[in-house]
Amino acid sequence: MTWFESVNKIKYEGAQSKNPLAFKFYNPNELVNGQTMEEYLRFGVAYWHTFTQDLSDPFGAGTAIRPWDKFTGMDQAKARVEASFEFFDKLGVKYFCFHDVDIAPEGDTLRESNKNVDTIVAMMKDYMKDSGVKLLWNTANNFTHPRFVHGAASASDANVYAYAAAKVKKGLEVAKELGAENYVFWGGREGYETLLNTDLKLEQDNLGRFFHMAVDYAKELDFDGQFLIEPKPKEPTTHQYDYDSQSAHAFLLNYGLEKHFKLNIEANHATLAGHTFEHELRYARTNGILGSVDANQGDPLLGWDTDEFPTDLYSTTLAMYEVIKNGGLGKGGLNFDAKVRRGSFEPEDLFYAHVAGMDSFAVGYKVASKMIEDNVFEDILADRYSTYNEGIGLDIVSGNTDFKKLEAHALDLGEIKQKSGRLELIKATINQYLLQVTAEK
Ligand code: XUL
Ligand code: CO
Repeated sequence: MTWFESVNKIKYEGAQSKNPLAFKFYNPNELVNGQTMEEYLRFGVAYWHTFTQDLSDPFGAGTAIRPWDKFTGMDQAKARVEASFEFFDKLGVKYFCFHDVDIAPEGDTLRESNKNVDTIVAMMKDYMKDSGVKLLWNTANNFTHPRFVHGAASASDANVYAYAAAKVKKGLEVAKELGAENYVFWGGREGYETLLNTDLKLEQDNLGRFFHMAVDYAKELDFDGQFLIEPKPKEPTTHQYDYDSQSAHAFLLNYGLEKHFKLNIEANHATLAGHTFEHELRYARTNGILGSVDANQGDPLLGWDTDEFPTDLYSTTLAMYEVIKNGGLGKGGLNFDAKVRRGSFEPEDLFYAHVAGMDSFAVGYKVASKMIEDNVFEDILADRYSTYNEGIGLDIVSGNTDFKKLEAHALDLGEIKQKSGRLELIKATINQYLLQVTAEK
């Protein structure tokens, strides 16, 4: 039985290929900086976007044509597992990610839902063993069901809090069972709509307690995966507690959780927060908390999370610069938290979309590697901040000065000669690297 009959294994054919079902830039076995692209890029497929959702939006019904939709319930869930591993194999992707509700239908009670999850997890375990495909991360969906209308780990009702905890407990057991490399917390309902009915302090304290209990339970299970918080500023709630990497970091520090968590940075969440993708990555990296990436892109003309497949080479280049400077992503990876457009409803579109995303990150990786090899940004920064290498600048960065000494230095300085920021030259240089590297055979 095959689920994607019209598609064969996707191969690398090079930049000149006209075959839409071939990689133009992602060459899994090509060595970049001494590691193969496949080893380094650690691409992951998001189960929810690719196998579960139907492409409906708030104004229109689902459009997706999915061969497994001829089934329902557990039969459909099992068909999805078969189809997904065929998809991973044909695409050559080694990781995937899921929420509990993506893989198995919910029952009338949590006990029943867990039973369904167990059946699918057992099936996945066999498929993972046979294929070598691994679980990058799993998570609990504590946001879709109406019970989470007022939050989950920050709920106004203690019973909902307990329910959310029970789902995460199960999620950690699944993570352990499947050898997940990470466990993700995206707080979809952890935030609030209005302060008029919200006890912000209690909700945040409860969220802190929740994360500590998760850490404790992981220890008890001997689960050694990395814990990740995924910041997002809004949608669904107006004020999300994990607004961006900086506020998530402050939260971790506030509640003594900084040793146990890193961040999963998503491109579209960054832009919703009014930041660039690379800003979020840079903040996380320079604070030692860059854990993993949800690789997608937003639509700058729309104010919501469009979760598009990444095709912007400028963005993938600057993102991969941060990843390389981070020394790679360790246990993390590049998860395509991205969905095909509602109008791209055919099964083949799932392949075109992933090929586009993988090629875009491969280009970003190669261009960023070359720029790092040539010290492009390093030289720019060294020159721009050179006054900190000697004299008063060196005193400042070595903590060897105070306001009186700085005043003594400043009083008779007169006019300070500034240097140009050279922004247009820098952008032209990036373009040059992009064009050169993509032109190489
Ligand atoms: C929502 C989002 C989630 C998380 C996992 O915007 O990004 O899919 O990645 O819950
Ligand atoms: Co995400």
